[in-house]
Amino acid sequence: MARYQLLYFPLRGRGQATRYFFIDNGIKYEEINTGNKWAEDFKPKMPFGQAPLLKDLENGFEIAQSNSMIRYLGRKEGLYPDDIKEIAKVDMICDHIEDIRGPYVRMIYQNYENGKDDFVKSLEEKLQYIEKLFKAWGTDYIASKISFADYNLLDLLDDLVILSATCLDAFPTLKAYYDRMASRPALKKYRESEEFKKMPVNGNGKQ
Ligand code: 0HH
Repeated sequence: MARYQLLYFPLRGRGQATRYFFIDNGIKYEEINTGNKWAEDFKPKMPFGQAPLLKDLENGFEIAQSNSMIRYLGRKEGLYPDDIKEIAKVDMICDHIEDIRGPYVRMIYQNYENGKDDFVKSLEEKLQYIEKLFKAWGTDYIASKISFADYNLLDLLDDLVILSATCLDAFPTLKAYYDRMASRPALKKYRESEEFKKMPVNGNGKQ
């Protein structure tokens, strides 16, 4: 029986990190497609007028905001670090992800043709910060064991590699991390599925 519902559009977007979390941890969930009658049936019921929304079917609680959703899952499912330094590490990477994802989303939806090249150029600086931290921390995951934040970073790196196939070439530690995440058995199987391959990255066909 499903333990959670993910209400979102049928695209990767801001729902994919949560899907990765469920799939890698063998957690049963169901998807509700908010694309059918979004404006009439779904938008008015969303806490901030936007999807995704996570419903915890065990206690009826509803969580909006993709980063809050995945943190909730991390805490509830034991994929949230205990140590305050490790918590700070996952927090700072998640904040940095948002500093990349925000401009990515604006470029994709508002300025793809004129903004793509500058955005790709800006990645060199933004990704080298992660490379440097990962080298210094020396762990296989952001913290000493896998946490919610790793699914968020995997999804971001997917988007960036689709946008610019070579963007990780100068960052061997980050590239090895990306390969490690993508080759976790349940994720690998899912990423090879038609369900995953046919899912658009964004809602406007740009990627
Ligand atoms: N800060 C929020 C989060 O992290 C941002 C959520 C958000 O931007 O959860 N939601 C968008 C969908 S993601 C939303 O709800 C972008 C994909 C757009 C896909 C097409 C949408 C078609 C709508 C008819 N957007 C809808 C809205 O704001 O009404």
